[in-house]
Amino acid sequence: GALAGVVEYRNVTFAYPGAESPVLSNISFTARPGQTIAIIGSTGAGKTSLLSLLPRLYDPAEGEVLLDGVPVSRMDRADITRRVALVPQRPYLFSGTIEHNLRFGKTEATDQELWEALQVAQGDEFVRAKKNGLGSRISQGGTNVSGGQRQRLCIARALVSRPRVYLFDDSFSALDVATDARLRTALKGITADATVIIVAQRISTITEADQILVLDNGRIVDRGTHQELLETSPTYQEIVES
Ligand code: DCP
Ligand code: MG
Repeated sequence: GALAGVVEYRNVTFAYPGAESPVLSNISFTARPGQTIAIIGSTGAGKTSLLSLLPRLYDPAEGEVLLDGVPVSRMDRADITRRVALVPQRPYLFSGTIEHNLRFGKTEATDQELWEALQVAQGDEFVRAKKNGLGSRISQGGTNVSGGQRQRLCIARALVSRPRVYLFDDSFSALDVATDARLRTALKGITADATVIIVAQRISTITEADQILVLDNGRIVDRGTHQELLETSPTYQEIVES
């Protein structure tokens, strides 16, 4: 049968509680297993808000977000969380060991799976260099690891949970270009039949995406592959040149 993990946004409009104007207007797109969909757009365009509707951090005012054909508004959050992993723009670690942080919600993962996830996330070296390895303690909020290390641990945590859908919110922008490229190559193998949605700042992160959505002021103004957008989208050209 068809692989699970089909994400569909259908005419979605969303305003934050209490706000007058919507931050997302009439958003429609479909992301299928095996595909990588990229979202690009200037700061405040609504990229994080768009991702937040799938795990139901918020519910849209109009339209529907569907997971495998079922509106997420009819699913409970725990069910969605089993199938969708969001790596937030500000990655969060809790007080406990690295192992606890990686296994969060996926207690049956083996140590080998943890190391594989760390390797893909380009975080295995710094964990191995720590005296207590996976048993090293993370302080509340992850303040005793660097921002980049925190990001890699949160990417690894998502990989350990083996979701059908990955949402990466700006997870690669802080990496240097070479590490970003290595990470994404490794990621391809492990996410090959999953649905991947990437919010990105850097064009090089998304040139190979199956589809790029150009978000501007809460609307999808253009969509296509990198090559198509270079030829047709002034907004995309501006981003490329910036
Ligand atoms: N906003 C809000 N309340 C929140 C979060 C955001 O009113 N709790 C507003 C601020 C922006 C708009 O929504 O005007 C879109 O915010 P996003 O965080 O979705 O924007 P991006 O993710 O695109 O921006 P960035 O690239 O800075 O992450
Ligand atoms: Mg954002």
